[in-house]
Amino acid sequence: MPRLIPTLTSLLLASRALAATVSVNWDVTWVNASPDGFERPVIGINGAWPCPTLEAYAGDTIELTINNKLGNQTTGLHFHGIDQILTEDMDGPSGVTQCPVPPGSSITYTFVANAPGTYWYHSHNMGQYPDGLRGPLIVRDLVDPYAGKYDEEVILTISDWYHDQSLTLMQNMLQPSNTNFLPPFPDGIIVNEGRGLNVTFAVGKTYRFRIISFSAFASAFLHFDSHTMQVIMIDSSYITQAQAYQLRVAPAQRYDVLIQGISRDHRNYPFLVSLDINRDFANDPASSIVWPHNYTGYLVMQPNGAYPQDVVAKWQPVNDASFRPLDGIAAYGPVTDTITLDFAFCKDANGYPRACFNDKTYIDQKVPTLYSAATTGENNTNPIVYGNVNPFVLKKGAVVNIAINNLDAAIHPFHLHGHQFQVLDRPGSNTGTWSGRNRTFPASPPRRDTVSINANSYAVIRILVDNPGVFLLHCHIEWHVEMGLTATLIQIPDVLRGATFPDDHINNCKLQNIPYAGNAGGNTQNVLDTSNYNTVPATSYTGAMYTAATATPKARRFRPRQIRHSV
Ligand SMILES: *[C@@H]1O[C@H](CO)[C@@H](O)[C@H](O)[C@H]1NC(C)=O
Ligand SMILES: *[C@@H]1O[C@H](CO)[C@@H](O)[C@H](O)[C@H]1NC(C)=O
Ligand SMILES: *[C@@H]1O[C@H](CO)[C@@H](O)[C@H](O)[C@H]1NC(C)=O
Ligand SMILES: *[C@@H]1O[C@H](CO)[C@@H](O)[C@H](O)[C@H]1NC(C)=O
Ligand SMILES: *[C@@H]1O[C@H](CO)[C@@H](O)[C@H](O)[C@H]1NC(C)=O
Ligand SMILES: [Cu+2]
Repeated sequence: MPRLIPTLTSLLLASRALAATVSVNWDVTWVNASPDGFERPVIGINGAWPCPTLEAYAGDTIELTINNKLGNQTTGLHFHGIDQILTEDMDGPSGVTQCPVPPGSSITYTFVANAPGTYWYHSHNMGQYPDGLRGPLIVRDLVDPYAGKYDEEVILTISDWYHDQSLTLMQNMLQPSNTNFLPPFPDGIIVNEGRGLNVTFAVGKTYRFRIISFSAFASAFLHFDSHTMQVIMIDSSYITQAQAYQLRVAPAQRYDVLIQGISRDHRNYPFLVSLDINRDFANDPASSIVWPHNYTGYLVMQPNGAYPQDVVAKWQPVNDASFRPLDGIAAYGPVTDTITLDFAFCKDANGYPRACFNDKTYIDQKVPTLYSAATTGENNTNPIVYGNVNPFVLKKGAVVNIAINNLDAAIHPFHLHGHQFQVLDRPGSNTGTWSGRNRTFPASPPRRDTVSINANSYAVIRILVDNPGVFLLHCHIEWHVEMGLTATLIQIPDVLRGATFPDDHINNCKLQNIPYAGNAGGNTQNVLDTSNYNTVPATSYTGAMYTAATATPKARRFRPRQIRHSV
């Protein structure tokens, strides 16, 4: 993709209508694929896999319809990193901002690609994305501050890969016998969904790599032989250019880096992508489980030359908490709220392995949380109406410190929907929990949407609440999501009160007899009545599996009032 030279950029800006609409209509289908040589059913788009790259310019409206043609599973899509400004019903997680889309039905997501960056879309429905339903979402910048500094773009996606389907993996994991809370371990690594990557490299030319992790579990180390990476963006936030010799890319994270072809030797340069098989950069019992975890690709300068291996003696990735945002935005303040979340594994009442924040695991409720926010009147500021989803209600303009204490001996990547949050502090392993001291808060902290929190350590992130919606905060290890490692931020509920939702969204609830009004238990009369809530996770895990038995359509009388936002 040739870059836009600045003069052309200005021309384009002048001639282009302010914003365009990118309309896409996709069938979600099963397809067989063998990205690592092992054939298995995966979830693709329009009968093909890998799933396509979605592209837009910042400011464009994306209007994406998916038709569920899976036959035996529900589905849905989330647009990871997109803020969903005033489109809180387009965020995508099932049971949160929508009902899952049953087979034979459709859903349309309409939202503005509000900021440029490297994003990705993926199913946010019952552990489904490791089965393949994910792809890059590139939002281009007509006024790219790094325009002119690179000549070409390359997308590099990294993922762990499983031969079994998610449902099977989850059913095996969620058993009382799994007393060590072990997630399923992958069968291998795939780059660009198994297509791999060699880049034709020219001396002196600079390439912008958009690196995306689609992993369900494993983080990946990345190193380019003899070439220094110049990091310009983390997740979807520009930073002041910073060099890196190695990266550690956690599940769901993105790094945009510039690499210039060196002229020292005209040869082929390997790059190594290696899944982090250690829980904490150190040898420990989990590392004795060996699976193929290295991928070598090449910067090709001499097609007929030799293709050497890249050897990395020790992984010492750059500290992403040390980066600085390019716009220099200061730490938000003054702080109005502090949320402290202690994460540890835990067991539910039936002895099943779960993951908890403050001793509470996230339990799916009967009514999607956003629909409860819209239909519980003045009580929507009361966390009780949302049930056991670890709800936190936040007012407009709140500046919130969220301290996440990782009491586990492994690194976990935490993601917050709807925000590029500030990372104020993210110390090394074994630092213990946050003491409440503002240890080394930088004046201008880096922003991103997924932060790796070290073992037995913590992170302090900060948000400014300026967008109404129901946004999840969760570990992006997909298996831990299914263990309940999720909290829910209910932002500016007074604006959500009385909101209505598109017919196609509500229709997906109706088709499955899922209530879409009232408190978490579907009580529309007494919204403080918790008697119908889900309080214990189901003992038989059915994932996204769809059984027609739940599909008897039944007309429901309730209709929310026809008011949308007043902001
Ligand atoms: C990259 O080049 C190496 C060495 O020739 C080759 O083994 C590999 O299959 C190539 N990968 C791709 C994606 O073309
Ligand atoms: C993967 O790469 C690392 C770093 O070079 C190396 O130490 C390790 O032996 C490699 N593993 C395999 C299975 O090739
Ligand atoms: C940390 O900073 C916040 C916001 O600037 C402030 O409200 C709080 O009092 C500080 N805490 C300590 C212990 O200094
Ligand atoms: C909250 O709900 C209860 C039970 O339905 C109701 O009695 C009460 O009036 C509601 N409170 C507000 C502030 O709307
Ligand atoms: C759904 O269909 C796919 C494709 O035929 C199949 O591989 C998979 O096992 C089915 N899943 C369930 C839960 O029945
Ligand atoms: Cu985790």
